[in-house]
Amino acid sequence: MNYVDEVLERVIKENLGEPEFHQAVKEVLETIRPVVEKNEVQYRRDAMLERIVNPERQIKFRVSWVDDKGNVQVNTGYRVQFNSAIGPYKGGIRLHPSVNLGVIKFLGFEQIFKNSLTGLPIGGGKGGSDFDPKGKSDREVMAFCQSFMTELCRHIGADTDVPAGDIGTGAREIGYMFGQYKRIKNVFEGVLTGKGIPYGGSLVRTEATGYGLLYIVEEMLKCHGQDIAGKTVIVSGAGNVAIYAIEKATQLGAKVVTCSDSNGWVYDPDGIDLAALKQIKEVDRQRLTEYKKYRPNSEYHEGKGVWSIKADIALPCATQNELNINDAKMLVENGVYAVAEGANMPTTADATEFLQQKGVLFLPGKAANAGGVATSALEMSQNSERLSWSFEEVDQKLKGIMVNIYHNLDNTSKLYGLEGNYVAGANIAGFEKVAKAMTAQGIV
Ligand code: NDP
Ligand code: 2IT
Repeated sequence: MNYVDEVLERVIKENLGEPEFHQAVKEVLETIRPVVEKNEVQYRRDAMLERIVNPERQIKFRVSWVDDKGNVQVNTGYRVQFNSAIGPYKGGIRLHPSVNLGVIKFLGFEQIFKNSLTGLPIGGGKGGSDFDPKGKSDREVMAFCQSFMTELCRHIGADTDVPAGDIGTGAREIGYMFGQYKRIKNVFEGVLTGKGIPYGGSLVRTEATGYGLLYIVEEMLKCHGQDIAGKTVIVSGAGNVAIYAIEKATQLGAKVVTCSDSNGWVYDPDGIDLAALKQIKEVDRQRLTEYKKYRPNSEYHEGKGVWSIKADIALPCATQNELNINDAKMLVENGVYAVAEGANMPTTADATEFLQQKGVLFLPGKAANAGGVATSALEMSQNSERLSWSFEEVDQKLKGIMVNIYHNLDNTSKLYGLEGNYVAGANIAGFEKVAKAMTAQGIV
């Protein structure tokens, strides 16, 4: 059996009940075959693949807190410190009832290659909990975050592991976690990113993932002789990534006609009203059913459906496996030109393959949504030098990073005779840098 298949078989056997992790590993290993074949003797000798699919450390802990009724609640916390070959572990914290170890491992694994693609010195990690911030009072969220950080603080640090936001973790949660870290450790350091501006946060971090997504799409379209202005865009999600993807797409002259949350979706043929969306989601923490109050001509539908709307560009920005083969078929029937993943692994494996076969330009999440973590790394730089850069300076750096990522994928795919396969381009380019660093550092 060849080396990739041997390792894949082992990953499935040794990580039972973790389908998302299997899916992420399979996609990476399948697409890096040409690199593995070229270096097989050395990689086998060094157990390169066995090492890269095994987290350096995984931490699982109890998180107890008291709710507003005085009842004790117990959740599970995780931090997977996956790979530190090129820098301190870096990656978000997801707070969502669907979180389990397999989900955090899939996200941590993706993060290794994404962080490598940014060109910045950050390793891969991810954390989270099955805690659901939805419907909780601020005090309950604070109680959870403080308890979570009371354990996590002994495992992280500005030069060790730097968590950030993800689903369910935004500025409010990062603030509570930072406060507790500082209180226990008595150190004011850049241990988290996505911090508020008054206490060491970076301008543009809030917008970075969504803006970065549009910067890379813009560059890809430009290289294919297209302009984003005038295009119709469908977006899923209505959280941090979706909101700032909609904002930048609109600024660039596109019309975004959909968004969604876990209950339903909105179709607004006149273009999403961003101020209304921000009010509903960022200020009121409400459901999308509210949107119609601001825009009577829009439609609200329960369930799933954004991918049924005719558009030029589709941007899945909610969660994993939200765009399946049937959705992909609808997109192709409706003549979609490009799909770029704002979320992590939102497209199922068969849907990705189908879109690529049909000639749709497809940008994988580990490239397309890398702007968030890249700007987190810029926040780390600012914290280290105890300076704050202007909005324009960070935004320009973010744009430069996204443009570089596109050309890195494009060049790598061409180098391996896989022109236009940006999934392979991202995985190969991301992997090669980490593998070189691991080789240089010996068997650890
Ligand atoms: P938010 O929590 O801000 O928003 C998530 C959005 O997706 C919400 O609209 C939410 O709806 C919806 N959603 C979440 N889970 C589900 C689900 N199981 N089914 C349907 N809808 C769901 O998270 P972010 O915007 O930060 O994250 C979105 C995606 O982007 C994730 O995949 C994340 O890993 C990825 N990402 C985030 C980065 C960041 O900087 N924040 C960076 C790179 C990637 P509801 O509110 O109803 O749950
Ligand atoms: O998936 C991701 O890249 C993030 N949630 C952002 C991670 C970070 O450290 O900013």
